[in-house]
Amino acid sequence: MRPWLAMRVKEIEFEEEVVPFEMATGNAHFDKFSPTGKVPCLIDGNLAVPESLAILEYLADRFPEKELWPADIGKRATARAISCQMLEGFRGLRKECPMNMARKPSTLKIGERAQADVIRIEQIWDECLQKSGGPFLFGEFCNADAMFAPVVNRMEIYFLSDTDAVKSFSSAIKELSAWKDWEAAGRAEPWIVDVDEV
Ligand SMILES: N[C@@H](CCC(=O)N[C@@H](CS)C(=O)NCC(=O)O)C(=O)O
Repeated sequence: MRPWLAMRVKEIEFEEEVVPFEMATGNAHFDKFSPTGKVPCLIDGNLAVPESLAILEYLADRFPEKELWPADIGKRATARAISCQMLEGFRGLRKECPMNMARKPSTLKIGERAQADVIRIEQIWDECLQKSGGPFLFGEFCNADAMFAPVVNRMEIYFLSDTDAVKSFSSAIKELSAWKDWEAAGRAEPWIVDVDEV
Protein backbone atom coordinates (compact mmCIF):
# COMPACT_ATOMS: atom_id res chain seq x y z
CA MET A 1 0.00 0.00 0.00
CA ARG A 2 2.70 2.49 0.95
CA PRO A 3 4.66 2.80 -2.32
CA TRP A 4 1.42 2.35 -4.25
CA LEU A 5 -0.16 5.35 -2.51
CA ALA A 6 2.95 7.49 -2.95
CA MET A 7 3.14 6.71 -6.67
CA ARG A 8 -0.54 7.48 -7.15
CA VAL A 9 -0.47 10.71 -5.14
CA LYS A 10 2.71 11.89 -6.89
CA GLU A 11 1.46 10.80 -10.32
CA ILE A 12 4.29 8.37 -11.06
CA GLU A 13 3.09 5.89 -13.65
CA PHE A 14 3.33 2.20 -12.83
CA GLU A 15 1.68 -1.11 -13.53
CA GLU A 16 0.30 -3.02 -10.60
CA GLU A 17 0.38 -6.78 -10.34
CA VAL A 18 -1.62 -8.25 -7.49
CA VAL A 19 -0.13 -11.50 -6.24
CA PRO A 20 -2.39 -13.13 -3.64
CA PHE A 21 -0.90 -14.62 -0.48
CA GLU A 22 -0.55 -18.38 -0.29
CA MET A 23 -0.03 -18.72 3.44
CA ALA A 24 -0.20 -22.52 3.35
CA THR A 25 2.98 -22.68 1.23
CA GLY A 26 4.74 -19.86 3.09
CA ASN A 27 4.30 -17.64 0.03
CA ALA A 28 7.10 -19.45 -1.80
CA HIS A 29 5.78 -17.99 -5.07
CA PHE A 30 6.99 -14.52 -3.99
CA ASP A 31 10.57 -15.80 -4.46
CA LYS A 32 9.99 -15.73 -8.22
CA PHE A 33 10.03 -11.95 -8.37
CA SER A 34 11.11 -10.59 -4.98
CA PRO A 35 14.70 -10.89 -3.67
CA THR A 36 13.39 -11.04 -0.09
CA GLY A 37 10.46 -13.32 -0.90
CA LYS A 38 8.14 -10.61 0.39
CA VAL A 39 5.86 -7.96 -1.03
CA PRO A 40 5.80 -5.21 -2.02
CA CYS A 41 8.47 -5.40 -4.70
CA LEU A 42 9.04 -2.74 -7.35
CA ILE A 43 10.43 -3.93 -10.67
CA ASP A 44 12.09 -1.24 -12.79
CA GLY A 45 13.71 -2.78 -15.84
CA ASN A 46 16.26 -5.30 -14.55
CA LEU A 47 16.12 -3.95 -11.04
CA ALA A 48 13.93 -5.48 -8.32
CA VAL A 49 13.52 -3.33 -5.21
CA PRO A 50 11.76 -4.95 -2.23
CA GLU A 51 11.04 -3.31 1.17
CA SER A 52 8.50 -0.51 1.17
CA LEU A 53 10.85 2.14 2.56
CA ALA A 54 13.62 1.21 0.12
CA ILE A 55 11.09 1.53 -2.70
CA LEU A 56 10.05 4.97 -1.45
CA GLU A 57 13.72 6.01 -1.25
CA TYR A 58 14.31 4.69 -4.77
CA LEU A 59 11.33 6.66 -6.07
CA ALA A 60 12.64 9.80 -4.37
CA ASP A 61 16.01 9.33 -6.12
CA ARG A 62 14.46 8.43 -9.45
CA PHE A 63 11.92 11.27 -9.47
CA PRO A 64 13.49 14.17 -7.52
CA GLU A 65 10.99 16.59 -9.05
CA LYS A 66 8.16 14.77 -7.27
CA GLU A 67 9.48 15.87 -3.85
CA LEU A 68 8.79 12.62 -2.09
CA TRP A 69 10.70 13.87 0.97
CA PRO A 70 10.42 17.38 2.45
CA ALA A 71 12.87 19.86 0.85
CA ASP A 72 14.18 21.16 4.20
CA ILE A 73 17.08 19.00 5.46
CA GLY A 74 15.89 18.98 9.07
CA LYS A 75 12.32 18.07 8.15
CA ARG A 76 13.66 15.42 5.77
CA ALA A 77 15.70 13.89 8.59
CA THR A 78 12.65 13.77 10.87
CA ALA A 79 10.47 12.37 8.09
CA ARG A 80 13.03 9.61 7.50
CA ALA A 81 13.42 8.90 11.21
CA ILE A 82 9.70 8.43 11.81
CA SER A 83 9.46 6.36 8.64
CA CYS A 84 12.20 4.03 9.92
CA GLN A 85 10.40 3.84 13.24
CA MET A 86 7.19 2.89 11.44
CA LEU A 87 8.97 0.27 9.37
CA GLU A 88 10.66 -1.53 12.25
CA GLY A 89 8.97 -0.32 15.42
CA PHE A 90 5.47 -0.26 16.85
CA ARG A 91 5.60 -4.02 16.97
CA GLY A 92 2.83 -4.31 19.54
CA LEU A 93 0.42 -2.44 17.30
CA ARG A 94 1.54 -4.20 14.15
CA LYS A 95 1.25 -7.62 15.73
CA GLU A 96 -2.07 -7.19 17.49
CA CYS A 97 -3.89 -4.95 15.03
CA PRO A 98 -3.46 -6.07 11.42
CA MET A 99 -4.47 -3.68 8.71
CA ASN A 100 -7.72 -4.88 7.16
CA MET A 101 -9.65 -2.77 4.69
CA ALA A 102 -12.65 -5.10 4.66
CA ARG A 103 -13.19 -5.30 8.41
CA LYS A 104 -16.33 -3.76 9.83
CA PRO A 105 -15.05 -1.41 12.58
CA SER A 106 -15.37 -2.83 16.09
CA THR A 107 -13.52 -2.44 19.37
CA LEU A 108 -10.48 -4.65 19.89
CA LYS A 109 -9.05 -5.10 23.37
CA ILE A 110 -5.33 -4.46 22.97
CA GLY A 111 -2.34 -5.12 25.23
CA GLU A 112 -0.03 -2.64 26.96
CA ARG A 113 2.59 -2.63 24.20
CA ALA A 114 0.09 -1.89 21.47
CA GLN A 115 -1.50 0.79 23.65
CA ALA A 116 1.90 2.41 24.19
CA ASP A 117 2.43 2.36 20.42
CA VAL A 118 -0.90 4.11 19.84
CA ILE A 119 0.06 6.83 22.33
CA ARG A 120 3.46 7.32 20.69
CA ILE A 121 1.89 7.57 17.24
CA GLU A 122 -0.68 10.07 18.52
CA GLN A 123 2.25 12.17 19.81
CA ILE A 124 4.21 11.93 16.56
CA TRP A 125 1.23 12.93 14.44
CA ASP A 126 0.30 15.74 16.82
CA GLU A 127 3.84 17.14 16.89
CA CYS A 128 4.24 16.96 13.11
CA LEU A 129 0.85 18.52 12.38
CA GLN A 130 1.38 21.31 14.95
CA LYS A 131 4.71 22.17 13.34
CA SER A 132 3.65 21.83 9.70
CA GLY A 133 0.09 23.12 9.99
CA GLY A 134 -1.04 20.01 8.04
CA PRO A 135 -2.90 18.65 6.27
CA PHE A 136 -0.12 16.02 6.03
CA LEU A 137 2.67 15.36 8.51
CA PHE A 138 5.11 17.77 6.85
CA GLY A 139 2.53 19.92 5.05
CA GLU A 140 2.43 18.45 1.55
CA PHE A 141 2.07 14.67 1.14
CA CYS A 142 5.45 12.93 1.40
CA ASN A 143 6.91 9.45 1.95
CA ALA A 144 6.35 9.67 5.72
CA ASP A 145 2.60 9.99 5.13
CA ALA A 146 2.70 6.91 2.94
CA MET A 147 4.57 5.01 5.67
CA PHE A 148 1.93 5.85 8.28
CA ALA A 149 -1.13 5.42 6.02
CA PRO A 150 -1.82 1.80 7.08
CA VAL A 151 -2.09 3.01 10.70
CA VAL A 152 -5.04 5.18 9.63
CA ASN A 153 -6.92 1.99 8.85
CA ARG A 154 -5.87 0.34 12.12
CA MET A 155 -6.94 3.36 14.20
CA GLU A 156 -10.31 3.32 12.47
CA ILE A 157 -11.27 -0.35 12.40
CA TYR A 158 -10.32 -1.11 16.02
CA PHE A 159 -11.43 2.28 17.48
CA LEU A 160 -7.92 2.87 18.81
CA SER A 161 -7.90 6.65 19.09
CA ASP A 162 -9.90 9.78 18.43
CA THR A 163 -7.45 12.54 19.30
CA ASP A 164 -7.58 15.69 17.14
CA ALA A 165 -4.31 14.76 15.44
CA VAL A 166 -5.52 11.26 14.60
CA LYS A 167 -8.81 12.60 13.25
CA SER A 168 -7.09 15.30 11.25
CA PHE A 169 -4.36 13.10 9.71
CA SER A 170 -6.84 10.30 9.04
CA SER A 171 -9.23 12.57 7.22
CA ALA A 172 -6.38 14.01 5.08
CA ILE A 173 -5.30 10.50 4.08
CA LYS A 174 -8.83 9.20 3.55
CA GLU A 175 -9.71 12.10 1.27
CA LEU A 176 -7.01 11.07 -1.19
CA SER A 177 -8.49 9.51 -4.29
CA ALA A 178 -5.61 7.01 -4.15
CA TRP A 179 -6.75 5.90 -0.68
CA LYS A 180 -10.34 5.56 -1.85
CA ASP A 181 -9.28 3.43 -4.81
CA TRP A 182 -7.10 1.17 -2.65
CA GLU A 183 -9.90 0.77 -0.13
CA ALA A 184 -12.44 -0.13 -2.81
CA ALA A 185 -10.03 -2.63 -4.39
CA GLY A 186 -9.24 -4.16 -1.00
CA ARG A 187 -12.91 -4.58 -0.19
CA ALA A 188 -13.53 -6.17 -3.57
CA GLU A 189 -10.84 -8.83 -3.02
CA PRO A 190 -12.26 -12.33 -2.58
CA TRP A 191 -9.34 -13.64 -0.48
CA ILE A 192 -9.33 -13.93 3.30
CA VAL A 193 -6.02 -14.04 5.20
CA ASP A 194 -6.97 -15.83 8.40
CA VAL A 195 -4.14 -14.48 10.56
CA ASP A 196 -5.30 -10.93 9.83
CA GLU A 197 -8.87 -11.58 10.99
CA VAL A 198 -8.48 -10.78 14.68
N1 LIG B 1 9.61 -4.48 5.90
C1 LIG B 1 8.95 -5.03 4.72
C2 LIG B 1 7.94 -6.05 5.16
C3 LIG B 1 7.54 -6.94 4.03
C4 LIG B 1 6.53 -7.96 4.47
O1 LIG B 1 6.63 -8.53 5.56
N2 LIG B 1 5.55 -8.22 3.62
C5 LIG B 1 4.52 -9.17 3.92
C6 LIG B 1 3.17 -8.69 3.44
S1 LIG B 1 2.73 -7.16 4.11
C7 LIG B 1 4.84 -10.47 3.19
O2 LIG B 1 5.32 -10.44 2.07
N3 LIG B 1 4.56 -11.57 3.82
C8 LIG B 1 4.70 -12.85 3.23
C9 LIG B 1 5.59 -13.75 4.00
O3 LIG B 1 6.26 -13.29 4.96
O4 LIG B 1 5.60 -14.94 3.65
C10 LIG B 1 8.28 -3.90 3.93
O5 LIG B 1 7.91 -2.88 4.50
O6 LIG B 1 8.16 -4.04 2.70
